[in-house]
Parts: sequence; structure tokens; C-alpha cells
Amino acid sequence: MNAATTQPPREAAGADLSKNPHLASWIETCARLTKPDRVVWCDGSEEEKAQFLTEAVRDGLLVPLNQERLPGCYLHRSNPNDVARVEHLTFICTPTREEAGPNNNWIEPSEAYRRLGNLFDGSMRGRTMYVVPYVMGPLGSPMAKIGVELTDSLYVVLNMGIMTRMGRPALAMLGDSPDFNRGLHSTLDVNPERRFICHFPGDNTIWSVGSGYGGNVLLGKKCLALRIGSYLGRREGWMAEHMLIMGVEDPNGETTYVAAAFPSACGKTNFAMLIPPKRFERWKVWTVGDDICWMRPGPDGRLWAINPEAGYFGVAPGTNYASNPNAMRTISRNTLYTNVAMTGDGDVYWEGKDGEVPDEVLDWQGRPWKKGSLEKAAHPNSRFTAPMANNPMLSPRANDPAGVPISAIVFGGRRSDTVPLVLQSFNWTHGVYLGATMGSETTAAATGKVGVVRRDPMAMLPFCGYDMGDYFGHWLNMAKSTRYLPKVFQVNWFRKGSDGRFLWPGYGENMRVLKWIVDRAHGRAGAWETPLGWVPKQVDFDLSGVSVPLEDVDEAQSIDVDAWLVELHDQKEFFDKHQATMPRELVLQRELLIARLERARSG
Ligand code: OXD
Ligand code: MN
Repeated sequence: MNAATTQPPREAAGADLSKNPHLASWIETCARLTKPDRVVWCDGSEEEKAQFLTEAVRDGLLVPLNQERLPGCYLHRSNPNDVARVEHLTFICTPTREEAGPNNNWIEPSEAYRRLGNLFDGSMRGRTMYVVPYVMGPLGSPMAKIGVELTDSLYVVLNMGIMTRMGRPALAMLGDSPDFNRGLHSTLDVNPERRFICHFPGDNTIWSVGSGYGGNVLLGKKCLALRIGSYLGRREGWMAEHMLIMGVEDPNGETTYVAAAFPSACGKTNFAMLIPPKRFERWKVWTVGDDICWMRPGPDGRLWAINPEAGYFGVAPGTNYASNPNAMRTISRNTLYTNVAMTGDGDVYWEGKDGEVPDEVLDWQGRPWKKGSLEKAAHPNSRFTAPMANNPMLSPRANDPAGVPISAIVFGGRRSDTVPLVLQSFNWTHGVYLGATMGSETTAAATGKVGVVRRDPMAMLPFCGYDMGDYFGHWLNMAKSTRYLPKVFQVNWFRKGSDGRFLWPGYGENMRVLKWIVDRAHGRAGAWETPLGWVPKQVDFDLSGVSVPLEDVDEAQSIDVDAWLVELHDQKEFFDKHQATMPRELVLQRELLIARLERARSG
């Protein structure tokens, strides 16, 4: 690292929290580089949080919301140039470009350290460097990982306090070990010209500069839990996935655990918190996690999963008591809101929230906004950060160090056409192919055009920390270490009819699809074979009382062979880009599918 030779900072509070020499010397090196006025170690206590909140309000970083209606809730408005993940400024820094793969931006590690080192040099002058030790995963779990983030942003500290197990417990778990992720973050002057998110998987290190937006700066989340995690997972024989985890309890009290991958802002949080409709009132859905899943084969031959996070960093717009009542309850206290609108009486507002649209609010930038305005009051990627402990349906196993056994894996994209409502893969290899060929319409979670279909394998395109073909190979290899592989499914809640209306009601009604998935995972429901995979037999797919015409459901399940041949062409472009490492099984799966579709078309 590029350490400058200046004096260490004048003041260091809380350094006696740990005697770990590796931690101390790394912090000292980073402090010499960034030159903060003070270094403050975070212990994760309630008193510390209260103190940080007071400071954040005093400094204008947070606005207190109506404390009667939203106790413990605050609003943060970010710089308008800094509202989403920046995939084009995110880099994987491995010794060779090939290791990072065509799916990642790449900079050679010493070059990245040099370039970012120049930006970090003196970047914390006049500021405080916070030392944020954290655990990703349940405390004491053999699957958990420890990270330490050094940051000059109190907003990051407060968010990390919700999203991770932060402070003393992390230091206790770390002890004297050198094995922790080293994260360094400075907001600098929040200038997109000086914004980089660099991952050094070989060093278990992350350097992030120039942003204050969650996905770029809460380093435990996308950076450690997915990009570095996926890299370590391949090396160590486990999987880091962009998946929710839910426990589906049937009327006999048996709970089946399902993991589901959907791209950003495609409803993972809603699905993870699903409330079954009346018809399924004796079923319950428990949330283990809403965004990230780490899975490892257990000694019993099953795949065991933990949610490495402790909170939800969810998309606010569209969240309401109809779409996600449990989320609304979860975010009613001790929640940080980012870039939502604020009403005159200190409540929050976003497009799609319950109730009347208010006549006037302050928009996400704090500007007066009037009902009927063509601009959005809340930013489309405005967020809430809420503790998972607030969730009334938090799984009793969410903090279990052993994790939960996964019986089914679901892949879902946002596709207004082509992809049917639900199908099951023929086998694991075909399941990997379904994940590898996922496509989805882009959303506001990342900067760039919204609504265009892009291939987003396993919803990991922005998060896979190494070459995607090798990543598919790792998925296929899991079959060697996992005796009881989960069954694999594909869903699409977003298919539309020719008149543009949604063909499937979604939300709680997704329970119908989920029940079929769970039943299939246990081998107790029927299915028809189609060229694409197994689809529900009518008798095994409970549609009674569904809120859309049955013809719409049929249309949502229909297979348009011509559209599929176009889809397969698009898949080929992706496969060609990754040709060097694409597993042969997946190339053959695609050809087999073309052959099946052509036969179907020829009648
Ligand atoms: C997220 C994302 O914030 O995927 O979870 O962008
Ligand atoms: Mn996500």
C-alpha cells in the first residue's frame, strides 16, 4: 500500500477495544495515508449509536423524522450525483484480466493501489476515521466472515450498525487473527470523476472512494458478501449468492427453506416477506434474508445457508401495506431512510405509498414538490435501512450459526414477455443453465438506462468477483460436494399481455407458485414436461380464488417458440463473450433446447 510518512493522528478513541496486532498496524497504515484528525473505534453499543445520531443531526447529515409516528427514524439526502451503484466504476483487481473475466471491469492491483492511494492521500484531513468492525453472518457461525471498514462517513457507520453485527462482538470473534476483510472508504468530495470501488480478492481488501451510496460504501454488503465472497467461495468450496432465503411453513408445521435469486429491485424483499393469501392461511412464510445467501454443503449432504446480513437495505417506492405489510411494519421504527420525500409533519412519502398523495412534500432533494408534478417526489432508488429484528416474520433460524438447509433454488427476472410464470429444471445442470441464462429488464438500482433486457446470470452480473464462466463451472462442481442438491426453478412474476397488463397478480398470490415449488421439492406434486422444463399440472397448482382470469394465467405460462428462438440468439451473444471459460454442459444445454423448440414448432 501507498503509505505516506506523516505523523499518526492526534487522537484515537477506543483503540483499547482490541489488541489484535494485525488490525492495529493496518489501521495505522491507513491513517498515515488518509491523515484523519481523529480515529474512533466503534463498539456497536446503544449509547454509541445515540451519540452518533446526535452528531449526525447536528451536522445536517440526518434529518429527524416525526418521532411519534416513526420512533428512531431519520432521513438522509444524498448528493444527487450519488444515488445508485456505479457498475462502470466498480473494479475487480486480480493479477490477470482473465481472472476477473469479461463480466468485470479490471485494473491490475498495484496500479489500482497507486491510483486510489493518490486519492486517499490526505482524504480524511479535518475528518474522523471510524473503525467499524463487523461480522457477516450469525455470531459464532463457521460460515461467518469478519470485516473491518475504515470510513470517514458517519452515515456509513450508522448503516453498518443496522446491516451487520457491528462492534465488540466482531472484535471478540476476530481475536488475534489476521483473517479479516480490510475495507477502506472515503467519501472524498463525492465527485463522480473521483469515484472508484476496487476489490482486491487476493488480499481480501476493498477500497472505495468518492461515493456515499449504500451499495458502493456499505462494504460488507455487495463488496464483501458478494464480490469478494464469491471469489472466496470458489476457493473454499462454498457459494455467495444474490438470493433471499425464506422458510415456508406448511399447515403440518414442516418448514422448507427456499433461496431465490432476483436482480436488484425486482421484488426479493417483497417475496422474502410474503404473507400468504386467505386460501393459504395455515401456511406461513418466515424471512431468513432478503438479499444475500451464503451456502455450503453440510456433513449431511445438504446445502446449508446463512444470511450474512442483519438488516434490510430495501427499495422504498412501491412498498405499501398491500405489496408488503411486513416491510411497512419493519420500517416503522429505528430505520434510516435515504432519498425519500418528507411531508410537512415529518412523515416519509414515496411513489406507491399507502393513502392519498400529499398535496405538498419536500422531494428527495429537499425541494418543495406539489401533487401532480411530473417529477418523482422520492428518488426511484430511494431506500430504507431497517434492522431485520423489526420484521414480525423474522425466521427463528435467522441467527442460527448452523444456517438452514436449502431444498429449492428459484431464479427470477423481470420479463414482460417470453419467460413463463414458473417451471422446474430437468436436473441440476439444466438448473444451472436456467440461472446462467437469466435475463432481466434493468432497474434504477444501478445508474444507466432502465427497462432494457440484459443477461444477468443468477442475478450476479454486477456482483460476481471473478470470471463468469468459471463461476458457472463452480455451480456445476457443487454437484460433486452436495449429495442432496436443491431442486431448481425459474419464475417470472412480470409477464404482460399484448395489451400491456400484468398477467399474474404477484405479491401474496405468489404463494400459489411457492406452494407448487415446495411440493415439487418434496416430490409430492405433478408436472408436465415442456421443451423449457417441468410446469405445474392443473390439479397440483391451486388457482382457486386467484384474482386474475384463468386465461391470463394460461397466457402467463404459454411458450412462444419464435420469441424463444430470439431469446436463444441473445443468449448466444452472452455465451460467445464468455466462450473461453463457458462450461461445455451449458453450451450443450442451449443446443438441446433449440432442438426441443424446433421439434415442438414442427408439430
Ligand atoms: C441492492 C442491490 O441494494 O442489489 O440490494 O442493488
Ligand atoms: Mn441486492
